[in-house]
Amino acid sequence: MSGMLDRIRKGYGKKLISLHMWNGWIVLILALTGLILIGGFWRGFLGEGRVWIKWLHIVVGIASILPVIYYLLLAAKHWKQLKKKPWQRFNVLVVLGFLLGWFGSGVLLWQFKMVGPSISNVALVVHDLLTWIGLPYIIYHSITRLKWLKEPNRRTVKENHSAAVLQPAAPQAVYTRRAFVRGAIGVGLAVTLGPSFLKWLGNSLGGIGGSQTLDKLIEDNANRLIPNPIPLPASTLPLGGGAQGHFRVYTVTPIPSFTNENWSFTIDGLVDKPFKWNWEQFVEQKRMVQVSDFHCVTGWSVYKNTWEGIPLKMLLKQAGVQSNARTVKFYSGDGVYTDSLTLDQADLDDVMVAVMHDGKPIPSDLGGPVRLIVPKMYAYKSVKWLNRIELIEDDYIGYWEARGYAKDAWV
Ligand SMILES: Nc1nc2c(c(=O)[nH]1)N[C@H]1C(S)=C(S)[C@@H](COP(=O)(O)O)O[C@H]1N2
Ligand SMILES: [Mo]
Repeated sequence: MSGMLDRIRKGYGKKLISLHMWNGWIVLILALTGLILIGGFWRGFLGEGRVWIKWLHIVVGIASILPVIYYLLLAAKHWKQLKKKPWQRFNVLVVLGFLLGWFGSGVLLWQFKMVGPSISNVALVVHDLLTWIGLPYIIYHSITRLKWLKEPNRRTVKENHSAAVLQPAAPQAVYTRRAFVRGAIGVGLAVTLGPSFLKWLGNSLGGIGGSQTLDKLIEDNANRLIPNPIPLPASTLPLGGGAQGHFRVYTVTPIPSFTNENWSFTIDGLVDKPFKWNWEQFVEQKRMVQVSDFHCVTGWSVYKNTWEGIPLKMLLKQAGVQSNARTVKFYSGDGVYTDSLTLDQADLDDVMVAVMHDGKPIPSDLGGPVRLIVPKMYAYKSVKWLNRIELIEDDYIGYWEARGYAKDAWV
């Protein structure tokens, strides 16, 4: 009888261990793929690989619910077992909380089209916040339980049995050393991850009301173009009351910067009157003001942007689109990024070649001096550092669409 109980207990212990191991691998894969997806550095470098990594992250993320469900089936028994170990109980709750929170917010992000931008925006903040707290927690948990840290303890226990009377002080010394190493790991993690966490916190939470970060970007603007465009009254207001949320700076190249010497704006291809403007000519053109939201497929949005610029349809009219043209192709001054709209899409009133945001010149990080804005589509259409528009006959597949993003970019 007791033999059978023993076997059951052993089977259950094995289950818990392999569960823990599976879960560890899953969290490791999710952490690595997740960090790559956040890291701006990897965007240009990975190209299409980024989309594959995103799918891996989603698939493994969905699978991450399986060990949780499996654990919940064993939970009652495990819970009883931990009756006298409140810290381990706490740990179990914390880890379950992280896993469920990541899973829930992750599913919302995965289904961003279905849930809409306002929900995916919140889900992204939650997903990031859990990562910033959960990842250090899990790293700490894994390191402090590595064998080399546990070993002295095991030895101590043995020594304790055999030589307790001879060496009563030994275990304590080892515990102090362990506490020290644990403390050091904690401090190390706080020092390495803390600053980025605080930066993220400032950006995501602080940026919702005002836009401190935007001011900083404007201050750091690397473009040197003279004269500054003079904002229209509706822009200085600003009409939208000030943008809500903050832009994440995305680029697939190093951020380019421009001067009067190296900046120009071209419309060519299938048009009657192709032209190339320098900056002085560009700022003389009649501009308009619009208020619109800006949505990225990765889940974040910036609401109520007051953009000032030249509506695309005005530019196209001026250039005189020829009858055989079907596609408007946009080039970035970074030399790499491109995208396109059909002529019908380009005819939407709010598609704009923008120069100002909330009454100030668009800073270099955010695509200034001139960027495209396509409010009704996901922001990968909104080409930064726009310096050329070409009218062509064929379809054209843009940078991210060629690397796996949906051709249908409607929000
Ligand atoms: N030239 C260029 N334009 C670009 C991108 C880019 O990497 N390079 N990224 C696009 C994507 S995916 C988004 S979400 C927005 C981000 O704009 P932001 O960096 O100003 O926040 O720019 C779009 N336009
Ligand atoms: Mo995006």
